Amino acid sequence: MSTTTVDTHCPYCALQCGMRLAPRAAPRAGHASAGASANAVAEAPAEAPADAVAEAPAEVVERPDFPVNRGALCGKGRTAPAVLSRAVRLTGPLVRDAASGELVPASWDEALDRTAAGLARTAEVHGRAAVGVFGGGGLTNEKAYLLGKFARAVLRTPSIDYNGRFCMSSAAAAHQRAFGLDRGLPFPLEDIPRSGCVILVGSNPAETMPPALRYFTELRENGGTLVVVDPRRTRTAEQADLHLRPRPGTDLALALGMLHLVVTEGRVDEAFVAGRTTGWPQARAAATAHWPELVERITGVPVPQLREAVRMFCDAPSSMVLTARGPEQQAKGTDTVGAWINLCLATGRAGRPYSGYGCLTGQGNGQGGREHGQKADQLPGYRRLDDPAARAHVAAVWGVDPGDLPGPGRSAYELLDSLGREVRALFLSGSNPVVSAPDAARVTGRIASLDFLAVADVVLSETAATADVVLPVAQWAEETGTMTNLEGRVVLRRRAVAPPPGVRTDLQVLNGLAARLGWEEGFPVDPEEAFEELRRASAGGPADYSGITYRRIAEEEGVFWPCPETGEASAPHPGTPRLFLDRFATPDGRARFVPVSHRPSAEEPDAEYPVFLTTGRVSAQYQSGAQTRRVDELNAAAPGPFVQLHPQLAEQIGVAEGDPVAVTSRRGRAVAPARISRDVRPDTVFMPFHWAGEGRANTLTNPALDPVSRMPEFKVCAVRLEPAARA
Ligand SMILES: Nc1nc2c(c(=O)[nH]1)N[C@H]1C(S)=C(S)[C@@H](COP(=O)(O)OP(=O)(O)OC[C@H]3O[C@@H](n4cnc5c(=O)[nH]c(N)nc54)[C@H](O)[C@@H]3O)O[C@H]1N2
Ligand SMILES: Nc1nc2c(c(=O)[nH]1)N[C@H]1C(S)=C(S)[C@@H](COP(=O)(O)OP(=O)(O)OC[C@H]3O[C@@H](n4cnc5c(=O)[nH]c(N)nc54)[C@H](O)[C@@H]3O)O[C@H]1N2
Ligand SMILES: [Mo]
Repeated sequence: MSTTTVDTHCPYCALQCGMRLAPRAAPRAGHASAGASANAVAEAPAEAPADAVAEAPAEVVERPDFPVNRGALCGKGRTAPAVLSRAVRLTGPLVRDAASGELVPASWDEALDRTAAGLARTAEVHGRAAVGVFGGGGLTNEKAYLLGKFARAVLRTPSIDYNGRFCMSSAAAAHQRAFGLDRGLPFPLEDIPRSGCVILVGSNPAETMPPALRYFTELRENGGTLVVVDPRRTRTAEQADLHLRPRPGTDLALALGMLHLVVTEGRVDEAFVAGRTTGWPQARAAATAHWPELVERITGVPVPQLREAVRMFCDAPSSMVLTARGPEQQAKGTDTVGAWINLCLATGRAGRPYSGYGCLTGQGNGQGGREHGQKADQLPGYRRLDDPAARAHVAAVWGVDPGDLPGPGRSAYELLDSLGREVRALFLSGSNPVVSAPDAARVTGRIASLDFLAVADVVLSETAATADVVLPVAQWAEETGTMTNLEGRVVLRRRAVAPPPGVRTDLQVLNGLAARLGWEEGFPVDPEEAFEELRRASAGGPADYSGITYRRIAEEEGVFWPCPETGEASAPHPGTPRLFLDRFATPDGRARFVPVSHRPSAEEPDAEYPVFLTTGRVSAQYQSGAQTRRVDELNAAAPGPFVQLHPQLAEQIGVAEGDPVAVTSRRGRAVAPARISRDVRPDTVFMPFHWAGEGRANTLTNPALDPVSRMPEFKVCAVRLEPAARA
């Protein structure tokens, strides 16, 4: 490796693809070298030449040696440095001017003073619980950890949650219930091609994780079979040996129908069930009520296809079920994932090599972000906030009285829905809920009714634009930190370039706020120092990072948790790429079947709203689009929202390709051009959720919540369609 390049990781999804950055030379000053400390505020000229402002300060070069992606990157990763350029981002703090109502530039002292005062005043007048914190699964482990500490120890508020609640929380809850531990994938991605059959449920890696598609291609090249369950014929489904196209929201019935066939066809692995599980009689009884013909009526999947899926899954020597947001983002997401886990357990496809259930976690640090304490019910190390021993351990690391730690708070949507009422001041970091929250018009109104809002972001997102204070922060390639990818592999994102001079890191922001609220110490600005504290806080917890160090990560291409400290330098814990091979993480070591039954979605189509709406992603845009909508090449590939609909439906409502379609739900109305395609079921329309404004999909979505995970039903609601006037 040349000394001028830096090995780091992509800013976007949970693969955390390895990439190498070559910083561009002058005119931009302040480039850091590979080993530079991330908290050193770089010296750069206050006024850079115009071309330096628009130009990305680094270029991506291939890094073929990182195992997850072996050099492959998607279009978003390849173009990621464009978001580092000063032309598209925030370069100094902004505060809302009382006279004009506009956001105007301010000094860091003024911005931080106003934020600390805004939070403190609300706590004084309305109580500590009236101060809220909202985090993100894209934040590094160090940031997520210190954000949780800031809420629990400094603000002493229960009101903290984060956007990961909208992401993989149903799978996380089902994992906990069945296995006693939640790590999205219990095995590395490299095990996928060695399996005999993979059922991919509501996951479209061809668009959402393109560099991972090769694992599924290799599976088939090795003679394995791929089954895809998706209401749409996606680019992923095109690769499948068998594509099941259920009605949205019916995956629970589908999985139960498969389990029914497993029982009636005598394919239960009795020895595995007897030796390694509990609760089978109840789960079997629940499944036997789901006859194939009934399941066909509910799901629309013909019985022969259901049988074929069972045959592929059970004939293979090893098999996996992988879910993503399709089955999870439902008001019954936890039970749905539970049903797929039951299928794996009944057939002995869990806790064995190349077999098992896994969730393809979504955000860059979707895994680590759910382990270190920004979730409403959780303390670092994936400890429970309501567990006295966990409270005592973490309170000791923080130097506080365990009795002073607040209890569990509201889930993300419930927190957002309480704004302006119970929660009256909010510190938000790493999310853009004006675009990404369900029933977004309602949430936007709630945000506007806050007494005080501060947003830490890289860009002026739609949510930041409504804040009282905007704190501009450094991003991925400008600071060092760890991320835990979807495999549970903790990787080191290294700093490659200096942030612009007016920008601070999230750790510096938390340090500045904590200091103003009476915590002169305890909020390190050096990421490695923060990680050292996180190691201690996580020690002994389910997600134990105590044996992981920056040095080890760098030497080992990442380390899989749990990785406890052994206390012996010569015999470190190797990390845990594969979980559950000997025992599950439950008290008795056995996996738990959970009896589940099908139930309808919170909102089914009816005469007034006759069509299913489902939502998701396209390859060239990321999430709320805050970052990717600022990259020309990505906008050229995916310029705006659209409504994907079947030709039959298009004809019925009288729209042609490209015509504006009005989509109305009980929550609101959105308009976007028609994209007519046989790839979607005639009873269903699909909208990506990456855009704000008139085409915002989340104006329509239903905030009905899963009773266990509190996941909103992003994937199913009922809508009406009609042609709209051309703008
Ligand atoms: N390009 C891009 N990549 C991303 C992201 C991004 O925004 N853009 N985001 C990242 C994040 S945070 C996440 S969580 C992941 C998400 O990754 P995925 O889960 O793969 O993405 P989605 O498009 O949300 O949903 C996947 C599929 O679910 C299908 N689906 C809809 N309703 C149902 C249903 O009821 N049942 C079933 N079985 N399927 C259904 C949709 O048709 C869609 O093809 O992607 C990550 N990668
Ligand atoms: N209809 C519908 N809605 C959905 C979904 C769906 O499938 N359908 N999916 C849901 C899912 S899975 C997810 S994960 C959410 C995601 O939705 P959001 O939570 O809105 O996620 P992002 O758009 O990634 O927002 C991250 C914000 O953090 C900023 N940021 C980036 N890096 C940093 C950093 O280092 N520090 C700070 N402070 N900020 C940073 C970005 O600029 C951006 O503004 O959307 C959910 N919404
Ligand atoms: Mo996500």
